[in-house]
Amino acid sequence: MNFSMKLREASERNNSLLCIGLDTDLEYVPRKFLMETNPIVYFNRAIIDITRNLVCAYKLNLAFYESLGIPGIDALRRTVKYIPKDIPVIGDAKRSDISNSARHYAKALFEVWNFDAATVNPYMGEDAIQPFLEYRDKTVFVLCLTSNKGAEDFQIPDKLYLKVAHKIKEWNVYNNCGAVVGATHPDQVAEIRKAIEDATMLVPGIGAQKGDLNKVVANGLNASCEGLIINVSRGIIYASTGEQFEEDIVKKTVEYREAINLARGQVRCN
Ligand code: NUP
Repeated sequence: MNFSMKLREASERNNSLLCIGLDTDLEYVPRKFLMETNPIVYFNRAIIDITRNLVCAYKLNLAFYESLGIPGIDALRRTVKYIPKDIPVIGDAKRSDISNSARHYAKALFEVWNFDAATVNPYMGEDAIQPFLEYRDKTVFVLCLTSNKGAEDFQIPDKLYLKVAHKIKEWNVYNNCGAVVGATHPDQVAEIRKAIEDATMLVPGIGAQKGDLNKVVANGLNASCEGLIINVSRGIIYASTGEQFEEDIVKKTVEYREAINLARGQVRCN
């Protein structure tokens, strides 16, 4: 099943546009998991077990795994394997390179780690993205307008993000190209939605980065009231000190899912 179909089914089944970001940092993992030989694997599995009926996707940022060397890579492999096959998994790696090298990045993310989607950086242009787009059953999320302050350096002046958005529309021939747009720029979400038409938007920046959830949902849904994946990482996975881990995480996840659905309910859809 391709990424879009998996996403639609998981989203409908769980009535959710919420993606949990498994950005697992040992420093914040509750003590009870630290007894295990690879605590990250057990922490991630615990999160997945209790949230798999509440999300439309999971996202793993590779930085948190690569920074731990071999045990981190092992945790990445075992976490992706553990996620139920009917929930799409996004590899947030922000890759791109000359096409000969990009082919290997794409192979690693899609064939070795088995991600259903990956994030890429548009700075090197079309030939650096093309090897990813050749995987038609996967989805490629192109950084369009990032959530950080540095977006003001290159992306916002001259509305470079809109140029990228128009390219995303052009690259989305096989319905496998989407945009990453930070929730800290809710007004621009509307402009980008117009430019990319029905393509899927991956929106990080809710929770710890204080993005505006209601505005993002109002401005980001496509004509069918879909096409939006809202990521929350720290705001959910570190919502517990460990005493009542399951209860705390489920409570926070439900809160985010319901807040998104409430905002979605206010939007008139086709
Ligand atoms: O523009 C972006 N902003 C952003 O935060 C693009 C991203 N891919 N991310 C990622 O989303 C970031 O690297 C992290 O993995 C996640 C946000 O995490 P949090 O702020 O919800 O903890």
